[in-house]
Amino acid sequence: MMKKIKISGKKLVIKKGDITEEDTEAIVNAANSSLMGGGGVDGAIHSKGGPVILEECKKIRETEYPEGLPTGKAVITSGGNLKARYVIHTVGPVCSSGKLTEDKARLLKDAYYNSLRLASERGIKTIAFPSISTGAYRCPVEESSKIALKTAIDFLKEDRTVQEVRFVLFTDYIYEIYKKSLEELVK
Ligand code: AR6
Repeated sequence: MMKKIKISGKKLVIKKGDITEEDTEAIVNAANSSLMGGGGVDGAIHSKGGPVILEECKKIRETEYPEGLPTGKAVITSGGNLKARYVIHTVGPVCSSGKLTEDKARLLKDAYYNSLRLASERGIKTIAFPSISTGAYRCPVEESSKIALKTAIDFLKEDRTVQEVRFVLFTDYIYEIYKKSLEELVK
């Protein structure tokens, strides 16, 4: 299950899969503010990437974010044992009522945008995202997918460094929603 489109000569891909297997230069982690690991995609990335990732996250906490990484911001570590050379850690909003309010939508967009900008600043050409905030943080997939895809499309139109953005979706259900959202956005 995969769909590719071109945006200003660059690639936007949606596919079903496990992001810890991706061979993009960077993969993005849907972390929490502590940066100390957790469940879901965060747990999978730390367990496959090994202890180097957590060590670097601890240093980032000590030196840059003693109170934790604010929602919508992004930081970068190496990828440890992963195929990806880097992991970009970002924190999406918590949709406690299951609703994506205007504030939460903006924070979700920030999480994608700041991850993309950090990648570009570091000269990273290929990056893979999971569907941030749509697991434990309970944001609705349909609206969240539109924010994710729109932010990536707008970014690819402007940026000169990033050549490929992949969305790696864990279930058929989420993949199908992203596919529908992408068709609506680029029709
Ligand atoms: N590859 C790709 N996507 C995955 C994988 C994987 N290996 N595993 C899960 N997903 P979640 P959140 C999907 O809960 O909602 C953690 O405990 C999953 O199906 O991982 O942003 C953190 O530490 C879902 O669509 O992240 C935070 O405390 C998506 O990834 C909190 O969860 C995001 O689900 C963050 O919650």
